[in-house]
Amino acid sequence: MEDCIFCKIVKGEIPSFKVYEDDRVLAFEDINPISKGHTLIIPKKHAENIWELEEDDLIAVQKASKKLAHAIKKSLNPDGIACLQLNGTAVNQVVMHYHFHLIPRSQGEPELT
Ligand code: DGP
Repeated sequence: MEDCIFCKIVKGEIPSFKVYEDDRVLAFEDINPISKGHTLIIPKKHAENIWELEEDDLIAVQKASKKLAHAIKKSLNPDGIACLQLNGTAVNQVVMHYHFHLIPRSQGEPELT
């Protein structure tokens, strides 16, 4: 997808702070983090949402989320991690390339909105 921001990040045309990569997925810090360590995991192959996403890419994203959740727990020791994934403008998906948020949270922080 030529004008997809996340495809450009995959191709290295837009800079990002990468935290994990394998043959199917890329993970990088969210440009507008809700909390320290807010991470996005994306399939390298463009898919707009859960309906378009190939099952093998879904599995790869989920496996990466488990690895990264452990890494975040070890490095930042949050009390919890919110896993968030939006599909469609009706639920506020802004970037139309499937992505899975990992949002570390600690007791006493304001509610996610
Ligand atoms: P949403 O589609 O609502 O799940 O949120 C999209 C997220 O993508 C939002 O938290 C900000 C992030 N984002 C948008 N553009 C960029 C970018 O160019 N670089 C990075 N690292 N994150 C981005």
